[in-house]
Amino acid sequence: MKKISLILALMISFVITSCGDEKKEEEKITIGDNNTFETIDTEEATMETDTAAAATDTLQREEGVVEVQLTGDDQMKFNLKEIKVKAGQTVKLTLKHVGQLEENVMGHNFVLLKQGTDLAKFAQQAASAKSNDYIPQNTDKVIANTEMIGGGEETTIEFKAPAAGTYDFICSFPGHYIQMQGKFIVE
Ligand SMILES: [Cu+2]
Repeated sequence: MKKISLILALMISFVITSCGDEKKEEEKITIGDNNTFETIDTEEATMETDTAAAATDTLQREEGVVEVQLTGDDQMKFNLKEIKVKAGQTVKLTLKHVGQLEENVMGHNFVLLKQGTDLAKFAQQAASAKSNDYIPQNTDKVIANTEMIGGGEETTIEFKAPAAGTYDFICSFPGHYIQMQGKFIVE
């Protein structure tokens, strides 16, 4: 029974979170051409953008750049199941480990994989590549990846969004990919 109520609670919180995200999506702010003579207006627009950034998971802060805030925790969970960006955008992705466990027991990374990659096979190869931060040596499957981090740490990478389509992202720490995976959607 405990398990069932836990699952229910998770489902409910997921639904609430999903609804919240949709609403936030609509609140995205795009700054148009600023009139250079109206400096006050420009400052206000910048402040609005900062506020939105604090409350939104993904945000187009400036033309061509999208910021993604991804977290991983001690329960082996990413906060995002889906990341949406647009083709041609530069993705500035920050992975933050919001747990407390150390990298050697609960390490997390973000690995974006090419389409058609066999996740189980890749994860197996990754698991035996400890010396390479759990990224298989000489792999041709990785589009972008962060370093492996432990509790309290964070890391940021920038990469060009690949061609439009749906891609998988995972954490390649041994045993994590089954729970820690999601879809990276390029529109
Ligand atoms: Cu992990």
